[in-house]
Amino acid sequence: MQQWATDLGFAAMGISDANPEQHADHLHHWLAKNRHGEMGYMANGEALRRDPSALHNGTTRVVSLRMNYWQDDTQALEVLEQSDKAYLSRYALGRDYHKLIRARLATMAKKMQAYVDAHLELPCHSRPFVDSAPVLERGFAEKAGLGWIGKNTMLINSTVGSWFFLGELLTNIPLPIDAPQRNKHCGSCTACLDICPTNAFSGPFELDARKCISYLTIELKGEIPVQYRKAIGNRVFGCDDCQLICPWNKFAQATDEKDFKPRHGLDNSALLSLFLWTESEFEQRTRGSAIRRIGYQRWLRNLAVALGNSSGGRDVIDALKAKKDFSELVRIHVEWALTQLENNRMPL
Ligand code: B12
Repeated sequence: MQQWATDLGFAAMGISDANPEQHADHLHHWLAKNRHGEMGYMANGEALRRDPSALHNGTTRVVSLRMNYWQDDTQALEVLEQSDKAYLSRYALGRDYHKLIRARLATMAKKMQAYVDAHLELPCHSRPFVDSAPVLERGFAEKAGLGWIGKNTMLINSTVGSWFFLGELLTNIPLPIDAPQRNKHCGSCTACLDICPTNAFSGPFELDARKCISYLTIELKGEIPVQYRKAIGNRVFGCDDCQLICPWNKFAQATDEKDFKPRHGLDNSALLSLFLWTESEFEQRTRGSAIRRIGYQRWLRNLAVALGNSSGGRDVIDALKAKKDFSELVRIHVEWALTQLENNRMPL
């Protein structure tokens, strides 16, 4: 199976039973404190997250797989430091990972099925999941020995860091179970907690999603609360600060996936040029990308906030004033941006 996983582009694979144990309790407390904000699917799916067999009947094993997405040449820190450039989370620069990973997992499931059909007399079935299904992915990956859940809540592996996606197969094939990762290797380091621009960690191992820039720029549908707008800086789609600072990520392994390569220069674009995209340009340039799910108006909302945090200039102010194809939601953020730029103008 390891060889199939490698052939399909996965960097590692591990198998656990289907009991999420303490991870389900952590989820319960997290939800009870409303840390999920508007992500209703997190609360609605709690029962399924507790019991994978309710999601896929007969599940006794979770096969967890990880796929790297880090790219050495995307100059993450340099872009983050330039207030006129747009920082997009490194996971979102190329093709939407959901599509790619689900397809690979489905192929893996077929290979497993063919093997079982040929060698065992068992009625077997497996089902692929990635991200959007109610599965406690990091918890199962930790149980399967793929790494530990760090203080930044990322699954971290001591040989490659945390720049990877997770996906899994829920199956009833009685596969041998791997040893879980029992120790966390964050030590006394709190770099991720300290660097978070919006102080989104309520403590180690617990993120208050309502404050996380990833949530504010991707999940939140309405207005971005004013108190977070400055801290968002130039981050227009997600945030990577708690990974960029993590010492384990000096071991990051670059991905071989051509489909994850940045499209349309999104790894290093000027905020203004993205803000000037028309709706049809947005539709066309985000086809097959994870960015598309926020839609054009939220894209403009995020860019308006970032432009309010930029060095401004005549072109930026003119563009903010001139753009007409936007909603009330965007207008509110454009007005905020113009006020920011006005306040920041150096006295002559
Ligand atoms: C909802 C969600 C979000 C939310 C909330 C994130 C969060 N930390 O809960 C938001 C929108 C903010 C988000 C952001 C991001 N996400 Co997200 N997200 C998810 C999703 C759909 C569910 C996560 C979840 O269950 N959260 C609930 C909390 C309770 O669970 P948890 O975060 O896993 O936390 C565990 C620990 O913190 C632990 N715990 C809690 N308290 C305590 C206390 C102690 C003492 C201990 C020991 C443990 C512990 O219990 C939890 C369960 O094990 C998963 C996919 C999935 N189906 O699992 C992807 C997923 C976690 N996201 C992912 C990614 C890549 C990101 C971003 C990097 C994207 C970006 N650049 O913007 C950021 C990272 C932010 C961060 N530090 O988490 C990847 C993570 C891969 C990895 N290496 O870990 C996943 C697995 C998607 C995937 N299939 O690859 N995400």
